[in-house]
Amino acid sequence: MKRSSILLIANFLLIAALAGCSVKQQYQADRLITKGLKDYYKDYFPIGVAVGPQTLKGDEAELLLREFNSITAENAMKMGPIHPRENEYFWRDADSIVNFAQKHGLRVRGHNLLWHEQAPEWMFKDSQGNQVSRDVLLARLKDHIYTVVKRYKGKIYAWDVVNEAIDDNPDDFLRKTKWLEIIGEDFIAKAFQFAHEADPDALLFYNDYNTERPEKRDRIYTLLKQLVDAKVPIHGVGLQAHWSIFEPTEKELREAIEKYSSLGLQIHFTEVDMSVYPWEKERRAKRSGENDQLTPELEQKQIAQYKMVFDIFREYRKHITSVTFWNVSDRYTWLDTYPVSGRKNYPLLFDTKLERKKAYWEVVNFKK
Ligand code: HXH
Repeated sequence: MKRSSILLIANFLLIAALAGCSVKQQYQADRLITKGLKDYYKDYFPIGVAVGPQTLKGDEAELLLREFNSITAENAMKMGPIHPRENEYFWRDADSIVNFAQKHGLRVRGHNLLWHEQAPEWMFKDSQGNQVSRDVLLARLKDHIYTVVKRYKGKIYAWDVVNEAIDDNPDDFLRKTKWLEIIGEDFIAKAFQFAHEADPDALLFYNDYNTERPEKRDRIYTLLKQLVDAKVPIHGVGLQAHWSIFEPTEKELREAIEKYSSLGLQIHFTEVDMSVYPWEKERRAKRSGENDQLTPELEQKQIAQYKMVFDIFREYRKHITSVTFWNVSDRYTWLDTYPVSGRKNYPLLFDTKLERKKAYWEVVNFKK
C-alpha cells in the first residue's frame, strides 16, 4: 500500500474517532449538568411536576430534585383517595408528598377539592342509599374542604378548588354532575368560599382542560367572570395544558392567555404534557399505521410544539405564575392508559431512561 493511502486511512480513522468521542463527551457533559428546568426558569415561574409517593425515591426523586421546585399530587389529594368513607381520611400518601416538599424546600400545589371524577360514592348518599339533600351535601363539602385545607395550611400555597366544571358539549354550560344536580349552580362559589375560610392565605384556582379551544375557552371565561363579579375568592385559572403535537396553535394559546388574564386572574399551567397522538375523546382505538414509537417525525413535531409553547410562556411571564408537568418522564405517564389503554405515549421532556430529550434543550436554550 502506498504511504499516502495509509496516511489517508489513518487520518480518516482519527477523524472518525474524534467525532465519536466528541458526541460521547457532549453526552457525558449533558449528564453532568446539575442545572435543571427550575434554574433556567428561575426569573420566570416555578416549574412543577405531578407525583405519587412512588416518585419520591430512587432515580425519579433524584431527577425531580434536580429539575423541579414545585410538586402536585397526581391522585393522593383527590376526594376519593383522601376521604374514602364519611368518617375516615387516608392521609398517608398526601402527607408523604407534603413532607417531602417541606424537607426539600419545594412548593406544593393542591389538586383538587371538588371534581366529578374520583369523588367517593358515599358523599352523595345517606345511610339508606338515598341521594342526600343540598344542605347535607354542602355540609359534607365544607367539612371535607376545611379538614383537608386546614391540615396543610401554610404548606400548600395554591389549591385547584374546582376541577372541570364546564361541559364538553359546546351547547351546555355547567357539566351535569351530582354536585350541580344536588346543590345547584352555586356549588362552585361555595367551594371557593369554604377553601378561603379554611386558609385565607392560599391562592385559589379554577382548573380545566381544552382551555384554548374557543368554544370551551369562552364558556370558561363566562364562568370565571361570574365568579370575579360576584367577589368569590378566586385568584387564578389553572389551564391543564394536556396538549398534543397538533394543538393548540400559537394564536389559540395567545388568545386564551390574554382573555383569561384580562379578568385580573393569575394563570397556572397545571398539567402540561404533549401527546404524540391527537387528543380526542371519541378516539378509543389505535389508528392503523401507529406503532407506538416516537418516530423522528413525531419527535420533530413535539420539539417544535414544546419550543412554541415555552416561548409564549416566557413572553407572558407577567400573567403566568406557575408551570407544572403531569408526570416526570416518558417512563410513566397517565397517557399510556388514557384514552387508549396499552398505547405507549411520549409526552414529557425526559425519556423512558430519564434522560433529557431534544425537546428539553429547546425549552431551556433561550435568550433572556
Ligand atoms: C386531568 N383530567 C385531571 O385534572 C387530573 O386530575 C387527572 O389525574 C388527569 C387529567 C384530564 C381529562 C380531561 C378530559 C377527559 C379525560 C381526562 O376526557 C375527555 C377528553 C377529551 C375531550 C373530552 C373529554
